[in-house]
Amino acid sequence: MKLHNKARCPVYPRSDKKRFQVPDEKVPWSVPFPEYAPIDFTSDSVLQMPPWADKDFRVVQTNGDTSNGFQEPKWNQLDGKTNRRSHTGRYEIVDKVPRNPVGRTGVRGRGCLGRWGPNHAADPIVTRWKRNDKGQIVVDDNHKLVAQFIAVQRRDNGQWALPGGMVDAGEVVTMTLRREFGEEALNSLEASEQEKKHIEASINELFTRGQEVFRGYVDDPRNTDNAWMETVAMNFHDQDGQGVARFKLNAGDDAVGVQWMDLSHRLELYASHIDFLQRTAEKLGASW
Ligand code: RP5
Ligand code: MG
Ligand code: MG
Repeated sequence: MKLHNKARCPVYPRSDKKRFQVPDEKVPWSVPFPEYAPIDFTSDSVLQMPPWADKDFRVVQTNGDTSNGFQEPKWNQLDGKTNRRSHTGRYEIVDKVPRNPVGRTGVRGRGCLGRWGPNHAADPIVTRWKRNDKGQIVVDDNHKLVAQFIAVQRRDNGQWALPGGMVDAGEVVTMTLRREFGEEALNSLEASEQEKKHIEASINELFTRGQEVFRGYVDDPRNTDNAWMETVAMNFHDQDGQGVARFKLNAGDDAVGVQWMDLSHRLELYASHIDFLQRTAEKLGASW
């Protein structure tokens, strides 16, 4: 698997916690790194045990009992409604907790991620061809068609990203893709009942034909040695520009901005979203 970089950012997101710096060659667990002493950090919002987070089954009680009554999660399998399987294959359990399949990140614990091990997300990549005022498709210097995708600006760090989100427990990925796209790019949460129906109908129409572009580990700045993001990214392409291409975009929920952006290798995006877009450009045969 590719080395992670954003998962080694100097300061852990939404905190002042410094990651233990891990040089490239020391990322793989197979390479010895005796000095490695990452901080153990799990944010308060996770420790308060909201429904989207695991209970900490490891807390040591005063009587020496090493469990606190919470059941140990069932690793590498479907655990009740929680999917603890990784798209990357079987992950290892070391000292009772899952180990990041890519390698060291400089932080132990869960950071601000709710689940030990994989935290599953889904990313919709909604595309259209870029057109000029006359409705003609724009081409680049190499005569390749220019495609555009819908990007949102994240509320948490201001970076541009795909309008993706977490798969709720028991939710199917196709549902997550529709829901997150509606919430973040069309602000469906604040729409009237009538608008909601309209939004739903147009999403359903486009989202029936999707192409999987990526499935696996995300190089997300929130990753830790014991918790990490994984995603399924699907491309929904509006070939003739008559459907979603005409949507009135309206940022909502954890997005503060939304816009069509040209697909290009120059984009600077959140996590490893640029990799998913490169694959999308390849699939569409679009300019990159
Ligand atoms: C990324 O975080 C995924 O690729 C997805 O875009 C996103 C999901 O987290 P939230 O947007 O819900 O914070 O790793
Ligand atoms: Mg969301
Ligand atoms: Mg999101």
